Amino acid sequence: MRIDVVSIFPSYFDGLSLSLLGKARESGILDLHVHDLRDWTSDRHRTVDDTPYGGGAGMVMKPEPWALALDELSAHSDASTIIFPSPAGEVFRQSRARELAEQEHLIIGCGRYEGIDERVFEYAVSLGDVHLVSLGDYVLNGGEVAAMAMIEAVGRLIPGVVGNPESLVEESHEDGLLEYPSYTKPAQWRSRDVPEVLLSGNHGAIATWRREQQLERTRTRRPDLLGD
Ligand code: 6GU
Repeated sequence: MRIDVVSIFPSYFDGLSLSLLGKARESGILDLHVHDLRDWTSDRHRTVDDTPYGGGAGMVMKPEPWALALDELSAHSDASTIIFPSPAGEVFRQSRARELAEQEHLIIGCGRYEGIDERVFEYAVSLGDVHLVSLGDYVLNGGEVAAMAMIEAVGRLIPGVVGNPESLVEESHEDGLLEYPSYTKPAQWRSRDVPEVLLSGNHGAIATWRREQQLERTRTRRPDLLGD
């Protein structure tokens, strides 16, 4: 998979050289390119923002650099998926991560300030499959941290990125439930025992107990996932 990220703070993404995603990049499974939006400006000050029509607080990102960036980057593939992290987008869930992991080319456009000129989203539709995606109901200063989260959620689903694919299935949200609790040695620690069933060697009983734990945790912590 190729991913192109456009940001005015490309160094946010330095952390994506670490750990599993770093290895995936080295091995070529993940072809990640981070770009500075200002490289598509042509004035001396490399201006990317301007005041909003109609008035109001803050600045809006100008359309021209975005269009040039999207034109150039979308040419790397016949089928680009263009993602704009935005608190006004659809909430990003595991189901979306799974869909995106199937794509051959993602472009992620990170807005700052009060957002990007609305016409950029309309124009982007002519270049690819466009999604505005939010991490959740809170406000970040820009799309970078959200983009990092999405790249990690998508990247780990690309075959070969996570060494043991089985570790992908027993996670929170993979089956619509929160994950069961995990324990390791020692069996007793500071007067706390590991649940007896996990030491029993009875795989059927362990599977049943884990499923019960998933349901109970989901009911108490995230009843919305159960449709309540
Ligand atoms: Cl994707 N962007 C920004 N700026 N704020 C957010 C967000 C995204 N998701 C939640 N808050």
